[in-house]
Amino acid sequence: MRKRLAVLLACALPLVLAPAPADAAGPPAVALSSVIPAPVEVRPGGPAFRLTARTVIVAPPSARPVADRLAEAVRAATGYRLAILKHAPRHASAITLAPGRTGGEGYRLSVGRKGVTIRSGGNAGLFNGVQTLRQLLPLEAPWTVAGGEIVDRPRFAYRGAFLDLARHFHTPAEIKQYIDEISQFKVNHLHLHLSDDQGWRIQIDSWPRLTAVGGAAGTGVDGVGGGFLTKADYRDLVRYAAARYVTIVPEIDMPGHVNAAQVAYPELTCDGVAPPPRTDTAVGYSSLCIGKEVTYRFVEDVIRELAELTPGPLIHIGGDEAHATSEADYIAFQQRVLPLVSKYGKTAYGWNEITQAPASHTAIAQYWNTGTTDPTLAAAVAAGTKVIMSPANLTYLDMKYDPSTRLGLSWAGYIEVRKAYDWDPGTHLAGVPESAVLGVEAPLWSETLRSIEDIEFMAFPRLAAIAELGWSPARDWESFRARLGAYGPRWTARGVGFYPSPQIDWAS
Ligand code: TNX
Repeated sequence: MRKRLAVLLACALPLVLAPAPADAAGPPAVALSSVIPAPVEVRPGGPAFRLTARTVIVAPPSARPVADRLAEAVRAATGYRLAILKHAPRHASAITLAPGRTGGEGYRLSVGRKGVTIRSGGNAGLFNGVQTLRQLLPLEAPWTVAGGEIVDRPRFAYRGAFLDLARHFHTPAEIKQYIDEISQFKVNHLHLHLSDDQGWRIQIDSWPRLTAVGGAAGTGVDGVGGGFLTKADYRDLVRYAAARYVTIVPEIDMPGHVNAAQVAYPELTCDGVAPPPRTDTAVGYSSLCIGKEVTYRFVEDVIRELAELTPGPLIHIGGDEAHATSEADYIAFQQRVLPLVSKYGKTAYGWNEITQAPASHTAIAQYWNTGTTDPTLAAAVAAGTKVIMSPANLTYLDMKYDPSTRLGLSWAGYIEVRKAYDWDPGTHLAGVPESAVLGVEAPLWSETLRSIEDIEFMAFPRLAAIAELGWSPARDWESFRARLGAYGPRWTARGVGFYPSPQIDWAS
């Protein structure tokens, strides 16, 4: 395998992945051009840096949170516990985090003999520079980093991952593990699907049976599992994510996908009769009762409590597959609910169906259909709606890779790595120009997924492909394919059981 990769590097991609010049003693360093997602500018050259146990991290107090993440990452990779100092001692070997002119999430990373300097106008940018540096550290000593400079910034502001806690609950520990992995690819949002027909997974104090009943044991698909996030769990996740520059986006799905809420509170149905609990995977059969006032008391209470818990700007109100709601009722419902999100200081985010309602013009629509035209969405975009791209046939991480994949579904087709990578979020949809696209998100629905191992097998490597579409200015399959093959051993070293796609020459 290794030989094959070397040949590939030497012949096919000399400019992309040519190993950096060998350091005096030891193997070649990781090439600056091997990073995923591909940086905007890479200028290899100059002497390499050797990280040792005596290297120090230098950071102003304002950047201390990022320095802590860097120290953790270096310790996990090398075993060294590097000191964190405010000022560099003379002649010290140092990794320096410093203010810089590259603003926001962008950064500049320079590697020379005496150290590595990451500059950014903001901590999010410094954190992104740290993620780049992690990929430049070899997997084994000596810890040599190739000389040169990287200047980098994102193409899209929103780069999202998604977990479905409703079909099978995933624990806070598993969600944190996912955050650790996605943030290494500079993914900066995690959308949590917190309610559906099967279960309700977030504590709501004013409607306590939602979790007492909807989060009970046996509420996962096939009656397996159950559970919910308490408010304390959720706040802790928000903090954990924020420390990795990931914003949590909570979703409560409505007016469809509400069977679990109606089992707990029969007054949310039109006839007041509780439906049976459901643990099958059918969709489109439940609806809130659009004409009843209690519906809006319920929705407002839930939005208010979610908004209180969520420092991020977005609340996702679902809106997909409301096949049991008439079109007129659907629009009437959204016309009342969309303004409620603004009332609590948040921006409404919903699946593309919400664009049927005129009030969606100030909202964000998540495109999940499989085509390349959606006149309703295009009209909303013309009136101001912004879009996040999650076409199911390209970004749904719960789609099988091929017919033999043990996990996942196939209603939107099979998605091998190249298919997930080879499309352009800025031109994919007619009438949705790049200027209307906030970014991309890769949903991972959990009908067939129970464990973190299941999640990782479906997410990786495809999430890395979607992350690159969201971050990098250009797309180059052969380059991505080579960088991904070289990345595989990093997942293996962290115990991440990724799908070893036959489209990739995996290094061993
Ligand atoms: C469609 S995508 C759904 C979900 C399912 C998913 C499975 C969307 C907005 N709705 O209810 O879990 O397919 O792939």
